[in-house]
Amino acid sequence: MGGKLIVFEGVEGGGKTTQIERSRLWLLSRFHSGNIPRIIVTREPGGTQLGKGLRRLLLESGGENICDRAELLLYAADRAQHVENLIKPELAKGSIILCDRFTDSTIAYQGYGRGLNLNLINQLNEIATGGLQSDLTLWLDIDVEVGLSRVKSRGIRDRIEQADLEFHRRVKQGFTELAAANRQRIFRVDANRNESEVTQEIQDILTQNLFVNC
Ligand code: Z5A
Repeated sequence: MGGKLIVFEGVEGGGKTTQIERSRLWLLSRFHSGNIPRIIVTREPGGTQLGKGLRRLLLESGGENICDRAELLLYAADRAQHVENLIKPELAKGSIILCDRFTDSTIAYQGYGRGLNLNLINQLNEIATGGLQSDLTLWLDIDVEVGLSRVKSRGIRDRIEQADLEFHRRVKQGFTELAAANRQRIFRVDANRNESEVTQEIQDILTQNLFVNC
């Protein structure tokens, strides 16, 4: 089996981090008897050394206000480095990559959320990825209020989590439209349910669409 890029997307608090770890463990157990591919967990922003620095700049509150276009370009720089230095080499080795956010986040947050031009964002995504797309994207779809209340209970909120409710609703609308336009690649998972129910649906989707013969 060749390498696979599996992306987890959605608004804050949808359970991406939780479900990536559950998927990692499930994949390890699923492949236990055969040839075990490497399973890589990564995220955007912050999947490389350069990306870790960019993540701090992007998410820390305070200091100079980052304008929308600068924000867009920083996410694109993070992605270009991530694709070149981690994602492409790992795919070439046959690894399964579980990635927390990818190109659709930029369309949803900077496009629908901030209102930047979608054609420009698509072009930047193309430049950053060299045309690489996920093999499958799991959109953990949660009510914005429920997601934000889950992350609020963590305490300190980052710069984007602090944005107003309308912003997060526009982001959700972005994911909704992306999923409708990319039915072969983006699979919606109702993330309002408990962790185990969400995990079960993710495993069903992966089994039916990606690991059919594994
Ligand atoms: N961003 C962007 O604007 N443009 C881009 O191109 C990219 C990103 C790539 C990254 O932040 C930020 O960057 C993000 C978008 C922006 N905006 N913000 N903020 P991040 O990586 O730090 O945060 P995140 O991606 O939004 O993830 P998160 O807030 O950590 O949430 P999560 O990973 O989806 O959820 P979780 O950590 O697994 O769960 C959150 C809490 O809920 C936790 O306490 C869990 O125990 C709990 N949980 C999880 N599942 C459940 C269920 N099913 N029931 C009840 N409770 C649950």
